[in-house]
Amino acid sequence: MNDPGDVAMQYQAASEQAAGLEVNVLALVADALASGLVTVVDLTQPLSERTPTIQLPEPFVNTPGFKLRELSRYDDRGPAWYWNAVEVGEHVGTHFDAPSHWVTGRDLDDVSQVPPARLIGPAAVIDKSEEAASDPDYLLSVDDIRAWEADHGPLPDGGWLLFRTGWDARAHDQQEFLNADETGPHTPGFDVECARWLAETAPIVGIGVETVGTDAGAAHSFDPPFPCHSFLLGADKYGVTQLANLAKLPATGAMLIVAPLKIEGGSGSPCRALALIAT
Ligand code: 23J
Ligand code: MN
Repeated sequence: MNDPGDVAMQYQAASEQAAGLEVNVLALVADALASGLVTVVDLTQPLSERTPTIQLPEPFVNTPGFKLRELSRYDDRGPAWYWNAVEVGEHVGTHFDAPSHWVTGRDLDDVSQVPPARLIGPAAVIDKSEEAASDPDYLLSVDDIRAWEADHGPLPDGGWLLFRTGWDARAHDQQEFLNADETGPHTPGFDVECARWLAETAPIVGIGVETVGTDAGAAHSFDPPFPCHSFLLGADKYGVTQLANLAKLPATGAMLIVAPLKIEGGSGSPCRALALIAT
């Protein structure tokens, strides 16, 4: 979709830049969206009563799932309008973990305080779906990331690391998604050193995963327990979970947009996660 209008506009932009004049970058983005040079990928899982939720063992409290309560539907409760109330835990479905979710980040931002500029950034996508298919407890390591960087360059400054595992294909079914047996859940994640390195050394602001939480299913028995939550949130970084459609993203070059609700004092929120990709 490279019509002469686009080319003319790009030529004009380039010549203005060459002349040292101001270039309206967002006009170029708008044109790229309108012409299909840039497309939007929805990384969000649908929210419904069937949306899987994390299951913590006794004696911990569990989260409610998602529920709609109908207020009126073009009826005597409201003749010309349809609307619902929603009940949902902050950590249900595709959702955002704010630093204050974890005790290590208790004095850091709640979800309403997260700087909005940190909700938009370049995405690096690491694909270990083959490994996770044969080993549901697969853990990403710093060596894996170093190998990815050798092919694709450094992780993006102010950006996001998105971990593709193929787990999105299980998101329609709580049992398949949590993959628990008598020893607990078995889902892929990050090893302890990788979580520490992502929090303390990597230039990213957050990680995104396809699984129910940012930590591996077996991370309850890691040292420390739940190292992604512990290290990343404690380092004023973020988590996004239950992503869909990561297979549609390139390894580098996508722009992630995450939009949690601005819940005052909230520890996180269901969110819409979108990616812009150049096609
Ligand atoms: C509460 C307790 C433990 C965990 C979680 C929530 C999450 O994964 C979450 O959604 O943040 S591990
Ligand atoms: Mn969460």
